[in-house]
Amino acid sequence: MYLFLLIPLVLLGMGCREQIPASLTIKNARVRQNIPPQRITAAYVSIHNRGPANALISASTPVAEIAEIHVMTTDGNMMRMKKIDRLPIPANGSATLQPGGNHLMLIGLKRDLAPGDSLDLTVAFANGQIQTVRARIVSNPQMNADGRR
Ligand SMILES: [Cu+2]
Repeated sequence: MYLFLLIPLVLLGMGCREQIPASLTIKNARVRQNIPPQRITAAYVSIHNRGPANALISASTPVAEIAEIHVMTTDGNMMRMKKIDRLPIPANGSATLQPGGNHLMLIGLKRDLAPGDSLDLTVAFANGQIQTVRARIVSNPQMNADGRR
């Protein structure tokens, strides 16, 4: 009985090219509903790092053509979004993507996103860790600072 369980696990283990320590935890993934006919919206996650300094380097979802990492910058008294290639995550620290701040921009939505719905969001990090989380769709008034309803 135990042997049958162990063999597939061993085979799975050998299939891994390298062991990537899962030092990052993704929490509170959520996506702002789009306002049709807009084909663009923002996604937010909280990233907690129990390991050495790291960086978010890319994101994707089957629901959008492109997902970009955006930071907010001030240009005079105007807030502007700017695409970046990597968002640093300090050692034993965290990075919080939230409304009014850094976010993932989902561009080219393939369907409308309504509250109560959810989608798969994949995030990749500089240490090779790639993780897919389920992100819930939330309406605009529910997008408060910590993202809780
Ligand atoms: Cu943006």
